[in-house]
Amino acid sequence: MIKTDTISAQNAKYEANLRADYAALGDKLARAGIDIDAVKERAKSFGVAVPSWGTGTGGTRFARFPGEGEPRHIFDKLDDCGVIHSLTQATPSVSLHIPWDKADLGDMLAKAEEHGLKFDAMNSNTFQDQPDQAQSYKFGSLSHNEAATRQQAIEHNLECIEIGDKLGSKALTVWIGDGSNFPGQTHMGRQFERYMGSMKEIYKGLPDDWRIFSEHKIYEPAFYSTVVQDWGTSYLIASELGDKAQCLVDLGHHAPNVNIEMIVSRLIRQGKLGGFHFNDSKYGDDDLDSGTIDPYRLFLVWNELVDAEGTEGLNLSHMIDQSHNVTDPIESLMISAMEIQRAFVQASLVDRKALAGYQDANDALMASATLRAGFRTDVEAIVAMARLETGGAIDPIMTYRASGYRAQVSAVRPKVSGAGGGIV
Ligand SMILES: [Mn+2]
Repeated sequence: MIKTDTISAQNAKYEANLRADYAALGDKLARAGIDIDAVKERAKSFGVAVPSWGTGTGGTRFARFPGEGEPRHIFDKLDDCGVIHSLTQATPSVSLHIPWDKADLGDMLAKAEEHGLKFDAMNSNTFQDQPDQAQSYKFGSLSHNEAATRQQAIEHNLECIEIGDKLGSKALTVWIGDGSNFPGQTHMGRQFERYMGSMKEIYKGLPDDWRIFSEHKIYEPAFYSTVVQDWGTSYLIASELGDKAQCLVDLGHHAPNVNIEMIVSRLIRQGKLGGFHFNDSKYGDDDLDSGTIDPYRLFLVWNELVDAEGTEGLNLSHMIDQSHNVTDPIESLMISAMEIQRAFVQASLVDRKALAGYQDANDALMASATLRAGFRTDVEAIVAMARLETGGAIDPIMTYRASGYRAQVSAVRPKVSGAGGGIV
């Protein structure tokens, strides 16, 4: 844990400058009719879930280079998540992966409570084989051509719901690696029918107040065809399953240059947007830190989400889904949470009445400029002040480094070498 004294001592170094910056920005926003304190309260209301698997060092299909003091199990992961939340005050929940995070549920609840954390959506795993399982997922899971394999995958998902229910989670995210590597390898129609049959069995096991999220991905690990490849298929799945089924959009799971904010808009209209996996990418599903490659795209997605606030039934689960290969995962997750929060705050500054006016008048230039004005505003003082007032750090990265947390945990967590691929 990061000591309160450490946070206070670090904050003392930055507080005077922050107050000056906040006052200056407050004056500027006031001239545009915006109350900075109201925006700050919105920043405080923000929360994004940390993926438990993101606290360990990731890897590629080429290699995994272990980091110092990596978490050994879910309790170490929850400790790391506690550090991230205590410094950023922006990550009040954790998204679990089963079976990676399987442990005594009472102990997990106690550890989460110690850090003031809740459990967000559960994630099932039928994209790799576990040592004790009877059937292999080499040729698929929920869409496998053998009933016994499908049944095993269905039961695994039902177990995830059972575990999540005891932990206070309210949703299950299903992402499968099923597909094919060669034209002709599978019958795409029959494969999809088998998938739907399996999903219907899982849907029957959902408690009344739960949701199931269908997460699409264009390719990988299957490289010719993927069973749930795009938002159209995901929407079709969620529609056929029923009201408790919605779509989850992972920012890295589309073809290059796809207009993701437009997908967001469409799914919201249909009442089928359930959640997000935030990350960033340059080429494919790169799982890079949020906001590091295309911060404007992140802003444009948030613009749709802020625009849709108040839509009846809109209830979104925001999660980070990244792989940290060359950085300290705690630092990457803190920076990412803050970048996502920043985009949310910037989108909140957009003058929507003026924007609608320019849209109605077909004034493309002023409409675009009005939208961009939010993105161009440096809101650092707002998010930093929100952190300061909620007990977090003005500068989470420098405070984390000053705390010596990584060195402390490295002393008790042995380095785990990995020659093979890690989490991708
Ligand atoms: Mn994802």
